[in-house]
Amino acid sequence: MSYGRMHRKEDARFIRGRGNYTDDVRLPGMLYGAVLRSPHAHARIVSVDTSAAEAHPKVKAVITGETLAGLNLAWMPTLSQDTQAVLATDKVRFQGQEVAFVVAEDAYSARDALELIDVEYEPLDAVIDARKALDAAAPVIRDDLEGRTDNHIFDWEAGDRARTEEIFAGAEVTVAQDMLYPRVHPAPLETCGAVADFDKVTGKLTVWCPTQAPHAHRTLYAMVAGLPEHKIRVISPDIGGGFGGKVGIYPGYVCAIVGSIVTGRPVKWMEDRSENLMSTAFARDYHMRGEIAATRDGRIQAIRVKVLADHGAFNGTAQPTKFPAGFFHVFSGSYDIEAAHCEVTGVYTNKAPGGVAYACSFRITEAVYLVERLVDVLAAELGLDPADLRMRNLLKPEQFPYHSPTGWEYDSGDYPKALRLAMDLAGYDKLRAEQADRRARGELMGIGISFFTEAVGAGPRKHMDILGLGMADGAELRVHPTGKAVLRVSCQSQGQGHETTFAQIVGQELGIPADDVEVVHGDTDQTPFGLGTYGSRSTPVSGAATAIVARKVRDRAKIVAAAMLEASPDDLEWADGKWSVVGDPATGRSMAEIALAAHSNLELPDGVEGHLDAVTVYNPPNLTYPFGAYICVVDVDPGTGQVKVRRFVAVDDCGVRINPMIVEGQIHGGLADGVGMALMQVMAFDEDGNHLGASFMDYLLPTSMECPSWELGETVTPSPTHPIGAKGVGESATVGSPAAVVNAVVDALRPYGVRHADMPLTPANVWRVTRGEPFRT
Ligand code: MCN
Ligand code: CUN
Repeated sequence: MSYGRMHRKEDARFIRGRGNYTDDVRLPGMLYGAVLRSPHAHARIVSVDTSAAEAHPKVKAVITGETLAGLNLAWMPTLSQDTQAVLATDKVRFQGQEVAFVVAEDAYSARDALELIDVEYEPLDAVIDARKALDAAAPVIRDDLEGRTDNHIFDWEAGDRARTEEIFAGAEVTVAQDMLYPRVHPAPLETCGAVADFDKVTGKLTVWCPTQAPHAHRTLYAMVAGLPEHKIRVISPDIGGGFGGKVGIYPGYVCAIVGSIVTGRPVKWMEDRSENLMSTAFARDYHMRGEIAATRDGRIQAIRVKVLADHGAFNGTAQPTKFPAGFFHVFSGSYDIEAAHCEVTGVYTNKAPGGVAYACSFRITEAVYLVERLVDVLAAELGLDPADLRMRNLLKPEQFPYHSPTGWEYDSGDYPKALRLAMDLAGYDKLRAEQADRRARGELMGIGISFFTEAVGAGPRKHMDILGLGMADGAELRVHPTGKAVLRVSCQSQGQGHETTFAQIVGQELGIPADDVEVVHGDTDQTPFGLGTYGSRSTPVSGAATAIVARKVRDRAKIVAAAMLEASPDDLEWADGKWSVVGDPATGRSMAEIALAAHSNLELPDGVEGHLDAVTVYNPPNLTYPFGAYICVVDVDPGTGQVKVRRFVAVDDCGVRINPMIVEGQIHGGLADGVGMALMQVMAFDEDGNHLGASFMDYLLPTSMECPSWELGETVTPSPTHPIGAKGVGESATVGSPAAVVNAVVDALRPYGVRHADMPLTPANVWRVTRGEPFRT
């Protein structure tokens, strides 16, 4: 009833320019902060002289690492149980690292005063190439950690090594491929920032910032600062895109808080574009060597991979504690593979911390890219059509729930159906025929396929936590006497339209219009605890909590309706959004009627509280496993190396769709991400660690000019463990699409004998290949 293509409620304010973002927050007496950043990737700090800055007439405070050390705040915990410098004390470890914080009367004076701070650095050799991080001669980046003599962070493995090796040893065909998933940046429209207001009278700290996880932030602040949680209020207002980059706590947030405590006035800090690109959470940076074992007739038997993971100077990646490589070990993908094994080694380099953000479902982007590239490499080796090879190996519907060789339980799916639909929509056979014709004429046309399975909705509390906080979400639902409702949830929309879709879930369950449901989120004082929005977990976890709390309300309403109808609750049925006596629809009582009765003098049975309000906490029994089949068609200009994405067909299955329009919007955005990463986006550094992509002149984002008109299809396989059968979708297209684009370009370049090419496939890179030069990354 309430599911469907409802226009987004939040758009009424967004399209009028009436959103309320962090930078829109203006408080009386507010001061402004600015961060001084390191010009070096690796250097010892000899001295920091702030006297000239302090003498600036508009400067109210200058905070350095030393100031923070005095408060025991110079270092803060990261989400991966490492520590990160808030402001550097001993060394700087990446270009753009935070060194000092100036608080002034206005933002311009704060920036001006940064120039007056005199920092003496002693430059050190930098580790930029992760492949050299473990060399004996490599400088040790984290000498702040006790007993540290190298740049090693962790070794981690998953799967069955012995069985995998056994299969490889006896396999008819094996192929191996080195590949890099380069470092990319989520680059949201809105940069990071914070407004901190510490009230000395009440002792209450209020922080506005665009966090994807307000409750987790508050708990961390409480733990680190030793303040009780009820004295901290985190408000995440409208967010101009997060894409994973707004999960963590950044030094600027802490500096704004300290600035407010020190000056006794509210302090705003907003970073600019370059600061955002240089210092906030990066994604990927996985050097992978994948291998696949198969029979000669194309039966995939085993897959293994070794990964070198570049985590930057501080291990700040966000993922459930038990999984240092996130959910990368779902890399056996969508195929019926007997054995799989992965080894991941994490290292420090002199780059900004990060490593997991950017629509990745905790590293499933890397996993899908790996397996989908490997399958294409195998297809080339065997001389098989890549669609045909995939069809032969995809899991079959009767294999669900499917236990993967690395320990996942895929909930549901019909994979061959999705791939067949994508091939039909694309006109696959015709495309291959066209490609043959064009090749004969010397034209470069490529067709790329990728099939992905994601694991989203973290997660079952017994397996998953972040810093010890279990990943369950609360929901509260209040129904006013007139039948209008207020839902309070812990997840946080950054553009995904929760105010609409979550209202639709309640509307559907209670038989009321979604317009009558207000969704409150993003304010820790007003919402129940929960871990926030990332890993496409909102619908799988908070959405499930929402359906369940609405069902609790409905059950309460049943008792009231029974009293209204002078019937036994056992004789009532829920039909057409009303409670009625079984078989007698005329007795139907709507939620509005019941709500009014619940607040009236209607006599209720003993023990019934009255009112309809309910609360719940949802601890998911499993993740949800959305999947999809993507086909990309490209034309490559051999003269310029320019890749044109001609068509892109995307069939997604995210179970039951609450709002198909929003789902399609999510997919459109993710597909554009995929085109961007495959063709142009990359965070590059020179060998001294200078950042080469610190503005949108150098860090290229795809526009409508580079994107085709997306052609979408869908299949619907409900999740059996989710109360409304929905699976997450927010990251699906970003996860699934890069491999399709790269597979298409490599397919186009086949006449040159190309088997693999690393992203981004820029014109310069592609052109080199058409000139017979080796591919350069
Ligand atoms: N939805 C639906 N039916 C489904 C699944 C989802 O109608 N079967 C709707 C949801 O109710 C929600 C939207 O689609 O309104 C996305 O839902 P979901 O898949 O649960 O993902 P989240 O809401 O948890 O969003 C997080 C996800 C992540 S992790 C990144 S990164 C990302 C993404 O969403 N960042 C985004 N999409 C983004 N979209 C925008 N505009 N901005 C971002 O920063
Ligand atoms: Cu990895 S980006 Mo989203 O999970 O917030």
